[in-house]
Amino acid sequence: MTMTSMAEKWVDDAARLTQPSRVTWCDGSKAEYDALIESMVKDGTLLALNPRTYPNCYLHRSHPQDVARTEQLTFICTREREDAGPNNNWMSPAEAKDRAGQYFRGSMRGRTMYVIPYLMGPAGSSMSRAGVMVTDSAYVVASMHLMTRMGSVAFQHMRSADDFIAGLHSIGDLSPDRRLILHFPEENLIWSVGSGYGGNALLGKKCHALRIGSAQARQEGWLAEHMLILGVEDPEGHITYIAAAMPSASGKTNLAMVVSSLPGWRAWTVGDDIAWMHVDAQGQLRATNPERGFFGVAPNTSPKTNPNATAMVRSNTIFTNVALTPSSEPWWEGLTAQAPPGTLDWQGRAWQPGGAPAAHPNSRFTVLADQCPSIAPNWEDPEGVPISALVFGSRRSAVIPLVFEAFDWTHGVFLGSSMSTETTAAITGKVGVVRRDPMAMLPFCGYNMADYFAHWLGMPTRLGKPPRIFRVNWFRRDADGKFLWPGYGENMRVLKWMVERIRGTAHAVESPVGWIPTPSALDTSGLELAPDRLRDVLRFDAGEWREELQDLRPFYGQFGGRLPAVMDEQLAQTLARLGR
Ligand code: GTP
Ligand code: SPV
Ligand code: MN
Repeated sequence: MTMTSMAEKWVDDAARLTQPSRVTWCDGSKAEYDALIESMVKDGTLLALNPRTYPNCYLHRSHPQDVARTEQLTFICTREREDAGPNNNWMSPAEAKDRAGQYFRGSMRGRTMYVIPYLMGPAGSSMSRAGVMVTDSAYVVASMHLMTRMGSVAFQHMRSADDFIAGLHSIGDLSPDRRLILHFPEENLIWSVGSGYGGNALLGKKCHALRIGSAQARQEGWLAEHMLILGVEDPEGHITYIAAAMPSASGKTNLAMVVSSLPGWRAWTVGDDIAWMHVDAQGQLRATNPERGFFGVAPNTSPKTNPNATAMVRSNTIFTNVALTPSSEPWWEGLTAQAPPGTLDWQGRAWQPGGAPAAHPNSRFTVLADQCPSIAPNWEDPEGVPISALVFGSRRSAVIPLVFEAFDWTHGVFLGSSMSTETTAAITGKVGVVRRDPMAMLPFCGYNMADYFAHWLGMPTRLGKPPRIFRVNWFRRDADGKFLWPGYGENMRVLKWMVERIRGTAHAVESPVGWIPTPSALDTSGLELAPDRLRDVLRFDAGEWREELQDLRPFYGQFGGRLPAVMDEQLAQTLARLGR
């Protein structure tokens, strides 16, 4: 039996179901990418952008009903419902295959089925994992070129012929009524039909690296998290590596490549969306980025907010659902003050200032990570980078201070589990609704979250010195609805405080929810921020927190006896510290 034999058999089965007129095995080469781009420009799937100002950049407009992840159509299909947990939609494997099978049957008739062997993680890493995905979307193939390591490298990393995640994808008719994103963690299998967009369709990302990945990570003793990875370099040249979880469209890409407003401090980018973390033989937590590129939010990306991203998307980039200026340049809200006259919106219609946004709020760029000016020289180190701190951040207008530190690992797990956030355009549905999103993993934990908390709580038995755990919130607002904290490059001030906490030199005051910096503990040199605004963004209020934690008990309650008792104890201790 060869390394490809099981994959070949699975591809045959997929072709029998979907009936493509051609099956093409992809090799991941530049020539293959260029040919795909050329054919998509020819058939209108892609629009070539200005070759002088945006060389080798293209615009794709997705179906207007297919512009974000659809969580309500995303399922974990375990034999036992309990194993998916209350945090996931569940369907039995038989029902899932029966329902989606109807949408897949003959769905590729007259079309090409592309076979994509891909590797998640750096070449040569024992952490890296292979997948074999089939799809009938050339746009998905080109995107997978940028987001994964594609071709024979995948087979080289398989430990046996069946050591891959199989992914069956078809755009179907793109109707949300016939769309399903299905995960079978017990079969290392993903089925996705009816969407060509982002996390619904680029199966290596959320489906493999997070949902199936998290289930594997639990079994094998590692962590698969919705986290950016960055190195913070101090003026002496010492680098501290941090991984930070934040919900969708809540600041990971921006923080991962932040340009520091503090002289002498700088950030090195390792990853912007997903971290695979394992404990090495010395008990050190180490992180690799399973991805090869960035699928980043376009709106509000500007030379002011994110100069590195603005620079990296000036060539070799695929834009999706952004606006188009008369000079064939991409445009989105926040890039410049105003779109030039004659701009077309994300659906290609004439755009009027003052009307609906020109770019879709979840419009994105897809680009290779090594185009980022701040990419860390060691970002593909097979061993990963040593992690000294883990951060949980979310988007909250009120209550949550700019930054605070957990008392210890267990308390940090509690803080992560109690995180809630305002929803964004990255998912279909209402924007700005506060929901509980533990560790920013609510949409991505591929198994019962009670078991996920237990897995996190068990990590210190193998960790020599567990990383410090912090909470952050860049999004606290004043009474007028304005952000209290300027964010972006100024966030380096918060990172600096973390580094100094790790070294034991930064001040903080104890509060019932953790260690909060005093206003003077944050380096505010050169920062134009009124003292009362700084105080307000760091403010802790016991009454607000009691209210904040009110619905945590029912949230925990959904998990019944499966929830580790430690979580309830942490909640009770916190409420006791908060008083009445
Ligand atoms: P996914 O790719 O969906 O997982 O999201 P992400 O967490 O990488 O989100 P990203 O960094 O792209 O942030 C998306 C939105 O958050 C954009 O509108 C940003 O402008 C905004 N944002 C990021 N950082 C800050 C900040 O420090 N302050 C404020 N006010 N907004 C920010
Ligand atoms: C997210 O929604 O967290 C993303 C974008 O990173 S997508 O790949 O579409 O899931
Ligand atoms: Mn994400």
